Amino acid sequence: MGLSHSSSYHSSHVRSVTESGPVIIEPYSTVYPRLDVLDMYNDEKYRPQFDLLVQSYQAMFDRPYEDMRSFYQIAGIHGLPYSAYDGVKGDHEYHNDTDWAQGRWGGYCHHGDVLFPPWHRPYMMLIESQLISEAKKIASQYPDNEKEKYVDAANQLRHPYWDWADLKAMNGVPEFFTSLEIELNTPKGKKNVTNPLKRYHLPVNLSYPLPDGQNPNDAPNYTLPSMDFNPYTPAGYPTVRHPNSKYEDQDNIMNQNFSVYVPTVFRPGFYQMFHIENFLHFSNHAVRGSNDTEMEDTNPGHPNPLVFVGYAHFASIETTHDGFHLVSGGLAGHLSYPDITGFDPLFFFHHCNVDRMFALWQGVWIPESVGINGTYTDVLYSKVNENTALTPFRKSTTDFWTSKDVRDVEKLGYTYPDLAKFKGQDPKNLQAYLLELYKPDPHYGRRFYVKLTIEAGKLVGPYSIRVFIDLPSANAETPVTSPHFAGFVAMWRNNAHTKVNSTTYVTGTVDITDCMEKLGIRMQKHDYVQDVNATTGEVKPTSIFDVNHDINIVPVLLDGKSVGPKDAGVTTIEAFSFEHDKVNQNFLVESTGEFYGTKKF
Ligand SMILES: [Cu+2]
Repeated sequence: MGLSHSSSYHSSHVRSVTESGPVIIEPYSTVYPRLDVLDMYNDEKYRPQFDLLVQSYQAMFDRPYEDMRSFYQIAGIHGLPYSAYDGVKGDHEYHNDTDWAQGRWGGYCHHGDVLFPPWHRPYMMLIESQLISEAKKIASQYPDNEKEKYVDAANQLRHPYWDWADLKAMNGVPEFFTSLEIELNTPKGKKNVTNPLKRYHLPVNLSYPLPDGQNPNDAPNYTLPSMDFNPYTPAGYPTVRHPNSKYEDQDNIMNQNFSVYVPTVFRPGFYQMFHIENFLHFSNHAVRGSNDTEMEDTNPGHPNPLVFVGYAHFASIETTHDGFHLVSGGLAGHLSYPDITGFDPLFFFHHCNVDRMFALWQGVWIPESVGINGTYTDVLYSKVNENTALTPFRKSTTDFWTSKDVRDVEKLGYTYPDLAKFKGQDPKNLQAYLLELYKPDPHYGRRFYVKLTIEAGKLVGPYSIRVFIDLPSANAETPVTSPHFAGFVAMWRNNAHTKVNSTTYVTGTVDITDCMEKLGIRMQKHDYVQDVNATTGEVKPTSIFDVNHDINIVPVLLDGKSVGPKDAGVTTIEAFSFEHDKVNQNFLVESTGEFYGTKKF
């Protein structure tokens, strides 16, 4: 990539600790559910909460951006501007000039390790608690005849989630996230106000070194950035989703993406995930080692990376979550880039859903592991476990929240409607409910999957790896609406670990069952009985599946350009299947289940 990342970016000077003291996240005294945002919007009894939530987002946008409780500062914890939040530097503060080249991640967010799900939990609580405090202030301003209703709503307010794997998400992102204005009942009556759920305007320049011609100021000839750069957002410019050359959102493209990816990637991803019991497999997208087994100590001086057994066949919560980021952000959309994703308000509705999935998942808890990417406070390959400080989230002036602390969401003061419904019951009942909720089309007794193993860092992401069936000519121009398109694996990483002498793999799966059905393809050899139409006696045109020939892998960069599978890090694809509703836990162990072949690149 040949890019020097050592230049400083524009905004490193903006962090400062406010006079109001450190930001401490406290559990709420009463438990209320985090609602489905569609219920909050559509159900009259929750609508006051929605009115307050939206106004509270605006209020956080309006706080001085130097304030640690402002939207800017909180959104900036995740990635850029790679500077200390609230003075939290850890024992190994990140320095851009030396650490970037090592491939260390400069935000606080954990990705690619077991702390991916728990780290985002106090993060959600931080923004949520700030919104609640704004909501309480706003509620007290309503006229007397409405005040009580709004004060109650503020007390019950928890951050809602958007379930983007629900069938309703096939229609795209709900309009209240995409309209420029929104009608609310405010303390001054019903009003159309600027909609803060659509976008956030950056108060400072935010970028990596700016490449020529990729400046939103150049609109209408804005050049979408190449893959090597995070998009540059000058002060005063908003976050965008699937922008065009005028730096305008293309919601139609985004929504069309959802119609394709909800059934092919998101639902199968969650369906798979709720079969998993092992936290390593459930929690994150990364696996280390050349053959999914024990690694030698490649980084002397740091804890030895632990034994990673195979990641089995199923998608982790992070893999499916990664897909959402690319589908909603598109090329040059903020959601697509880990460094700047937190600035799009949709991020928090998405991560609330991820937190919900984490709360609903009933497997075993966090084992000790390794943080392969490092963070703003942790060096590469730090040992991580349930007692690791989830920086920069303070639970007191001296202590940080840990994963152990945040395990039980009710103790934090919230729950989710479906979690509450199954409270006290056998966890198997909840699992059965979830498998039903996210079940892919149940018409087919057997599900077929393609599993991809991808070497991370081969290519600077984000990019996607599309899977087509029986279309050897498939390329980057082949539309994802083609009947041959089965799904994709998202590579949501942006730093190549060029200097680190070890390899990290990402595994992802694509459910190809629906696609095979559409194309009339069967994997079972000589399946004559099923190939004959029982009524007409007509022999259906079926073909025998050949993994080597019939699975076509097309990596596509966000700018629409294609690279070969090998250049994108794809090392192996495998096809396998299992019977619907009869998933044996043994299947989840590597080398079980029905295999149909392997192709190596
Ligand atoms: Cu995320």
